[in-house]
Amino acid sequence: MKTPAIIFGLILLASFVSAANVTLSPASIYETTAGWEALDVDNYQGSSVITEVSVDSPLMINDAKSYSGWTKVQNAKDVKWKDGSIETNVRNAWFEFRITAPNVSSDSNISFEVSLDSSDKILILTVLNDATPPAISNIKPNAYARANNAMQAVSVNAVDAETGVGSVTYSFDNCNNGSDVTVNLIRANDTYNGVADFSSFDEGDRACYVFTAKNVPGEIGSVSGELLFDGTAPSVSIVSPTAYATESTDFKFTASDNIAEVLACTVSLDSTALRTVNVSNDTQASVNVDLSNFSEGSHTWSVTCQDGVGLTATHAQVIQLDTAPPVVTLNVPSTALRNTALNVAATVTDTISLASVAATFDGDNLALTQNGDSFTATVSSDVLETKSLVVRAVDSAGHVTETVQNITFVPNHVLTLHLSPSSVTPGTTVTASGTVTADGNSSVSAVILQTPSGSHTIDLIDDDFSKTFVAPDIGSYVIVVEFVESGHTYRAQATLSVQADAQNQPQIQGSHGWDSDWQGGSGYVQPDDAPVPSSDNANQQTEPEVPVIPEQAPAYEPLQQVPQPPREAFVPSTTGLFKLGESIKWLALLAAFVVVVGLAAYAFKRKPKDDAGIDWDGYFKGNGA
Ligand SMILES: [Ca+2]
Ligand SMILES: [Ca+2]
Ligand SMILES: [Ca+2]
Ligand SMILES: [Ca+2]
Repeated sequence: MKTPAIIFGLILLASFVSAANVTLSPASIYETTAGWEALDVDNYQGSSVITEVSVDSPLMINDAKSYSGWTKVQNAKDVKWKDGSIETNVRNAWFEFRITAPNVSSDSNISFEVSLDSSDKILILTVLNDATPPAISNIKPNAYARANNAMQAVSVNAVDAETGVGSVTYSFDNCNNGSDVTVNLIRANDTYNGVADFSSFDEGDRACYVFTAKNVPGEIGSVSGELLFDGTAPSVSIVSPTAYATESTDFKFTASDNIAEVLACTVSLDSTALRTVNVSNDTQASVNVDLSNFSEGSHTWSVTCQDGVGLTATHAQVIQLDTAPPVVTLNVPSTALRNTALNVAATVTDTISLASVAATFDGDNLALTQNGDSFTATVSSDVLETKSLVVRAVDSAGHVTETVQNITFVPNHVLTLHLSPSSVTPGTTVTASGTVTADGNSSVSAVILQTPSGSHTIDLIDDDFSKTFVAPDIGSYVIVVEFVESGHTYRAQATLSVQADAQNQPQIQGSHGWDSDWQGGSGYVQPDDAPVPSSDNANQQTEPEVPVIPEQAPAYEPLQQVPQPPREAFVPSTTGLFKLGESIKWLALLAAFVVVVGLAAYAFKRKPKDDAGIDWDGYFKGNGA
């Protein structure tokens, strides 16, 4: 009775236990790699609560994880988690342990003995063989190397995705059974770097190299190659620009090398690298660069080209960077008299040379005369209207400045100013007078006269004006009269010369032997009572009057108080005759009489009795007809 009950119970228990399941995750691992394996227990709808999980491993167990509610007991090749519980509603309960896969020559299965409480199970882990060696790439240098370089950097990338890279080596020889030289490499991530001594390799020599990479299980891969040594730097020459550059400039140059098929060339402005381009050997390159961020003025552009072995050549060129259009300054009035030639001038400057400067006036081309930066022309108009002067300047970079000035042509009214006298002593009353001669109609009814005593508004009477003022201290004064009509200022001016009082000057003791009441060694000094030479030229607008001296003036001792003008300034004038003393007058009249009589006698003698058909030249030579 008892035995069948026990057997039934065991069968029942076995059926409950079999309801739980356990798997190994992951089910495979690459040889020589270490990894976590998980016992994945599924007790969902199981027959009982599981309280103990254990695994016996054929491999060393490096580590095992602990979990709350479980007691972990870990030994070299087994680990047990006990005193916990996996209820029957749990699908995935994980118990992890870490192992290192063995090195295998082919895919291999290893067995783990797992127990859930009293139920045992064998789980299989597949150890995968890694049949592929590391992948080698990005070998430097791989074709050319700099000759006689004791410090040649060498590098390679090596990766083994399955089992990792164990070691990488680099060695080279002279490709002619020379001894192998091995270079020590240092790992940086997937790159292995070293320094090779190629000091014994001259230009044209060759070296045979081999990179060898072994993965952790020991699979070996290698890449070999040949280096040709280059000892010749490339050459580079600048084509353009050689004078100036603009905001958008094409830098052109040629690059060549003894070996390299492609050179890496960098264009720089001053110390700023602008662009790097690859240039085929022996070709001209053109690199467009935006220079608008650089300042106007002098810069140095350069190009550096590098061959395949790192030898470089650089060429540099000073240029003017020109981003601004020409500066045009017009010297043109806004108003001008009609029927009068008007000189217009423009000053045109630029950082670089000018390509052209042209002008139009009233829509027609205007010829300009250039003198350095200055451009001049003459314009006029016979009609009263506003006309445009346009100056268009283009610099050699193509920047354009167009400057427009409107000129309003106004009536050619003539304003005159006359001073009487114009050369006086201090305190003398001077009369300033003049006339407005209108060109057509004029609205002017008064003029403004500026004298040493102030500014005066003087009404016109029948187009004339007149004003007296008192001469100030010694000096030279510019007297101005003007009026404004239609925005144009009409102006006339004359110079008033105020000189020392003659009575205060020492008498000149003339050495000429006759008396004179005229004093002064200078034409600018006149006696008090000297009649003022007056000019009927009403348009007296310019310079001091011509100095007046006596005809046949003798040499005088210079006056100490009065500056001497240059002798060349003395212009003989007959008006001086009337300033001489009586004896001088008589002498002069007598001399004049003698001259007149002499000329009359000569003319009488020369006059032919009958001039018909006479060759006068021949006559006086005695060859007359
Ligand atoms: Ca293997
Ligand atoms: Ca591999
Ligand atoms: Ca070269
Ligand atoms: Ca410019």
